[in-house]
Amino acid sequence: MMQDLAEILFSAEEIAARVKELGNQINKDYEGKELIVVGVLKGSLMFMADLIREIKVPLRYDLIAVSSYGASTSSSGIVRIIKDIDVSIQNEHVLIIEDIVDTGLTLRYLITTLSSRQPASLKSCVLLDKPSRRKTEIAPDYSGFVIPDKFVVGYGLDYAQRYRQLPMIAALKPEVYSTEKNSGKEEN
Ligand code: PRP
Ligand code: 7HP
Repeated sequence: MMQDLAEILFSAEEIAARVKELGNQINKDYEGKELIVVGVLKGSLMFMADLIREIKVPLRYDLIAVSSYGASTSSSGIVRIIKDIDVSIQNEHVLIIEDIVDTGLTLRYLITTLSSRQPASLKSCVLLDKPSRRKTEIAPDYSGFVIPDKFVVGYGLDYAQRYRQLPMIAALKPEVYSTEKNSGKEEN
């Protein structure tokens, strides 16, 4: 597995330190409020698990799973919900947790869909932001690290469902994915 990595971008320690900072910021911003945290499966699993343990305001969490229609998604923006959240978010303060915002189409879809349910507020927190790949103008409210246009894995992020268990975030060697047609964005 390690031989497939080109470079480590963020060590487990660097991630933990940044997650703590994000938690502190969220604690300040939501002081006196309650939160519903919505984690986006599957990539956000580790980030969400670590981040919510830094959040001191009362919260409930739920999970949503979305799927893109294979390669066409990056151009069409077609996203669908595979597993919806169970809780009502009407009049609640909602924070979407994502591992990465790349083209922005997934986050755009989530914001459009969840905001139609009339939450009191809706914000997004992403660990990684790849602004150079954007296909829609969208900026997360909280962002851990801005990264260049490299395909990254680890800490929940996958290529073909693998590498998620790595404790660090690393760029994958281009030769590992360049022969595949989808650059790791396969249909779920
Ligand atoms: C990844 C990631 C985001 C999305 C970001 O999900 O977790 O949800 O892609 O890409 P975008 O900004 O171009 O829409 P993926 O479909 O790989 O599913 P996963 O979380 O199960 O790995
Ligand atoms: C999705 C995704 N998944 C893993 N690594 C990346 O760099 C990615 N961009 N978009």
